[in-house]
Amino acid sequence: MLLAQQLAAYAEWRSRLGDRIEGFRDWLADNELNDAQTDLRLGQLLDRLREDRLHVAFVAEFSRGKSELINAIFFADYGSRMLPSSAGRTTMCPTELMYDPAKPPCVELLPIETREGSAGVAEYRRFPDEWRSVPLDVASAEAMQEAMRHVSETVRVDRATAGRLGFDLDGEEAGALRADADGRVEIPRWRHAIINFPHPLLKQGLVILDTPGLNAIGTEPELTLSLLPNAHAVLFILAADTGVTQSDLAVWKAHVDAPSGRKKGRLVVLNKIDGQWDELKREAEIDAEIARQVDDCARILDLPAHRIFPVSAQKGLVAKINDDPALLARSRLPALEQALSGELIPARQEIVRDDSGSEFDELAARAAGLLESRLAGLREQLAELTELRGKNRGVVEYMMGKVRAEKEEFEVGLQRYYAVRSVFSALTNKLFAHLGLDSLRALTQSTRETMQEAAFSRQLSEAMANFFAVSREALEKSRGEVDEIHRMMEAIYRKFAVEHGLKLGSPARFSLLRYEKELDRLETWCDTHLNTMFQLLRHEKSHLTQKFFEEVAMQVRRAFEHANRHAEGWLKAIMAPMETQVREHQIRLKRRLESIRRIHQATDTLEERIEELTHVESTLTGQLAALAALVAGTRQALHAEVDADDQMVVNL
Ligand SMILES: Nc1nc2c(ncn2[C@@H]2O[C@H](COP(=O)(O)OP(=O)(O)OP(=O)(O)O)[C@@H](O)[C@H]2O)c(=O)[nH]1
Ligand SMILES: [Mg+2]
Repeated sequence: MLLAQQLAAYAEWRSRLGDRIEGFRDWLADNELNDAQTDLRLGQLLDRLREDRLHVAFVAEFSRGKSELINAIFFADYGSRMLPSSAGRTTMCPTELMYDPAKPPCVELLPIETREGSAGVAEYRRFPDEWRSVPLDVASAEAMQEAMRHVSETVRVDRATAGRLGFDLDGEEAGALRADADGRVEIPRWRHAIINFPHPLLKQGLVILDTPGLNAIGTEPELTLSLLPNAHAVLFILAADTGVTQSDLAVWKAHVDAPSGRKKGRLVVLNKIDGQWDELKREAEIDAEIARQVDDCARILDLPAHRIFPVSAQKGLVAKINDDPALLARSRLPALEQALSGELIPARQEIVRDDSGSEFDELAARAAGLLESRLAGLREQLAELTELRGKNRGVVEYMMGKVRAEKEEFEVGLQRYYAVRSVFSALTNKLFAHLGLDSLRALTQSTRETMQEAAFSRQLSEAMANFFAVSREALEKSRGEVDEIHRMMEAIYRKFAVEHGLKLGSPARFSLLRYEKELDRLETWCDTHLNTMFQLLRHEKSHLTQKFFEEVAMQVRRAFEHANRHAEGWLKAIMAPMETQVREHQIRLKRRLESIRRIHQATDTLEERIEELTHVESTLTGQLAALAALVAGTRQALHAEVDADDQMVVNL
């Protein structure tokens, strides 16, 4: 299986890189070059590498074959159809397949009634006892199928209950909610399902998201706000027998081709091409017919034809189960799998490579800076002492005076450093006054009050717009503070480098752009889903207010939380090297003065001292060489290509 090999190769790449970084951490500790902050950052980097997950989502109108395609791509080895797939609406709730070794294999189901409360699915993830858990017997394919069948369960409720649970009985969803003679409607029994399953691919960090058809997608904002936009690949599925219908187009526009969404990793599948297979037609005729359909879809979706993959999920599944290579080739599933792994893994690897690379480089540069400034100080001292060879007491006294003057000068410099530190903390406070969660909390509170007191829809609408305007302003102001801190640190780094020879490089940069973009995305969502004339007129004020806070404000808060953590890390990263080097420099000056003083008292210790220092010098150059080798090794691991063929050789 192509995707499996690619994923295994990617896992192998991460683990090799992890080994290198661990080697670096051990070496730092052995050489006493680590500090609490470096250890913490390296630990976090390693955790991120180990936990790295790849999310693939399947999105389409109902009955296009999403579940069947998942069965065919990932679960054919189990010899049967694992996820329920049948005519009509089958998957009733968003279903995530993943593996968390901390939990036993099971299907976890969040009851639909939880929609009545104000918490979103993300919130419920933290409370396992709110979910119904069904154990999964992984030894029996039938037992597993049985357990997975829960995702298609429904219940009948009266219209009022359905309305309260967020089902839209008058709008576009109405057709999907069948009403019986007593006016009761059939709704999904579960709000969300998580299948925890020790499948080899899931164990390697793959997370698969199966979604129900259109009508359910719109009602669970976690899907549209977070799960789909954050997926590393989204497969949009059409069926050859229906072509591109209005409702397919609606799903495509709202959830896959959204203006603010990512374009990378989006694939379109034209499923059920076996409908064209016809013994009375020649193969070339069939191929031409499929190609024509692909062209039609490409035109309607405004995509190049090669981005559309015609397949037969069902025949692909049968072919894999019966080990029938001819049928598998005809199902064209392998081409889709290849494209999927080609999109997924290199893109993910690039992100991980950039993140880990810049973090590692910074920590390595810090260690190198420390060693280099130790070496520079040592060499200076050595030169001083060598000059003292054969000199009289007068010269030694002169040298002592010189070092003392240098020490005093540095102490004056230190005063400036302390001053900078207090300006730094004042600026930091200013930064957090804008970026911090307190001001966001106040904004949330005042927006809530305005919305609750609003008498007209215009006031509601303005309150929502104002929430975004103020949040954006907070980010803009924060950006101003960040720039100021950066400029100040740059100046002080330079000053200490020129005047006292500290090797500091230039301070790390920090950008809030990604959080600004996240706000744009959330506002676009809000403007198309909540803050529209249609929604404002149609829904109760309290309903809209609640939705706004549960869904939108909650995500804005999350973005600010990330931004805060990011900013705190950055502030430490620009201050820490300065502190370490200043401390080192101070100690060094003291030692220099002491050693000259000792020589002043007894000239015969001079040669001994020079020898001692020469030895320290060679240790330091040795450490620098070892560090360079470690860095080169890690860079090599970082830039190695993920190579599935190589992986196969390793496995054999
Ligand atoms: N002929 C043919 N039928 C298929 C193919 N793939 C799926 N089907 C059928 O299409 C129907 C719907 O398939 P599902 O996998 O349940 O579709 P889905 O997109 O998951 O649908 P929902 O879960 O309802 O959203 C089932 O009867 C499948 O057997 C295919 O490649 N060829
Ligand atoms: Mg399904």
